[in-house]
Amino acid sequence: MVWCKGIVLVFGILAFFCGSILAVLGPGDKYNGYQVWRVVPTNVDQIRSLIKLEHNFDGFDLVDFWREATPSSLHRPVDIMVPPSLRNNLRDILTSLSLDIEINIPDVGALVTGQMSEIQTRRANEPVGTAALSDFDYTRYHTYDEIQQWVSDIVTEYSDITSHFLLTTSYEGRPINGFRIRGRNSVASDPPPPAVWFEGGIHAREWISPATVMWFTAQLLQDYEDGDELAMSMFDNMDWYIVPSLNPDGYTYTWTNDRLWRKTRSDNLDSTGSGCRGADPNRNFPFGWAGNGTSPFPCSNIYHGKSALSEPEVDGVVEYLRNLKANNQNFLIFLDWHSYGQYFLSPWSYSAYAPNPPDYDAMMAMGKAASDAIAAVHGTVFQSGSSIELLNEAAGSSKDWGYVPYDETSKFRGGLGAKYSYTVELRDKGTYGFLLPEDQIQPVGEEMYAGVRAIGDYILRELGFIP
Ligand code: 0X9
Ligand code: ZN
Repeated sequence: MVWCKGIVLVFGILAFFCGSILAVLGPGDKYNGYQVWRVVPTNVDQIRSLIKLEHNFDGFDLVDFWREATPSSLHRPVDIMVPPSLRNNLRDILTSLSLDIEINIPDVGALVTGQMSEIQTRRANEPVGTAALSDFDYTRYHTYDEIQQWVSDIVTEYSDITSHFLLTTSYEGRPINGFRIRGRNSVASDPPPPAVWFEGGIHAREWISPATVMWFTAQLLQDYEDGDELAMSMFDNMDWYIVPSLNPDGYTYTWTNDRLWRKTRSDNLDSTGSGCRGADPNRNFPFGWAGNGTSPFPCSNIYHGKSALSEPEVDGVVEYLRNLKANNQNFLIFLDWHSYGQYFLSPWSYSAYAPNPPDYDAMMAMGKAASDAIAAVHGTVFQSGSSIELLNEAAGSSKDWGYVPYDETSKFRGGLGAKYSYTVELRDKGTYGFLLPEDQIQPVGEEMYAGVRAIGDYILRELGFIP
């Protein structure tokens, strides 16, 4: 800094140059030379070693396991983002475990920078158009402010069947807006209609999540106005609560500083003085908090936070939904939209040894109905299973909380009691991972729109509204 100032005094022109260097540091620069590797364990020793390896790196913010190894991940790919400084070391370790390395992404920084400049060029040539809802371009990724504007425009456009709610305010003070859809033929009653909760964007870098939630919601609202029978039945017989983007600080940070940021942005003020910010909101729910598949280290991507519900974004969900529960609204479906992997993941995730919950078969059946509908659109294959069968242990996750029975005595006890509770992992299977290009928003939107309609059809049959 002092160095820069000295030069500025003598050569005014260089002041501009110093400033520009700071200004052009983009959200991908940190990842120049990083690679994403894929290995596929074929025996339990390899799995054990991979789990240990991940554990050893936990909390150092160096090696990011995009897809983890789990006790059940025989023949299932493990994706690891490797910084250039550790490439040789890690290659040696993996080779010594007889694991073949496939390179999924040869240069993460270059991929991010390329995608961001495409996004910016497209924006420069055709403005995103947020002046009116009819201009909203669903085939693009949108900034947090644009998404909030969309919420506001939707509520204005469909004022007789939607109502806005402010879920809460994020750590950095951004409003988290959502809306409820209740059809105009709904018989508002006590108790209120059975309900569905959809939340997008809890993980900041999973950009396809808010984009998809907006896509199918807009389509279904249009279907409703067009008199589509299924959409009418969905909204007339049930309440649908939609929050497209739940982690505004993290999401904003992915646009400006670090495209692969996952957590919230709260200050951990930790005793180690790491300065690392944020907790994993999907480890911050009270059920099973700080258990397996979470980390006590503030620099970890699965840091569980200082305490259960320490993150205002998570606390906001729990407070808001408990309030509805206290007013007798029954939630049947809780759905947290993520990427990537193409899964419908149901409880449990808090422990690999937990027996399947009583509604496991029902959740598999709904997952299958949705997956069949999805596959029929572009052939994309989704798998259903419990989180621990298919992915990872993750105590304090939203989906376990969504399922656990409600307990009116304390927000730190119980959950929402939704019979169908899932984490949905959208496209892809690892080719781009968290960096799904903009040109896939449309096909993902189309297939998930079909998936949500199938979910609607399934639940309306169960409720007896469709014979
Ligand atoms: O680790 C997670 O939180 C989720 N995977 S992601 O790549 N989107 O971060 C899935 C966790 C499994 N599901 C739950 N435990 N809820
Ligand atoms: Zn996620």
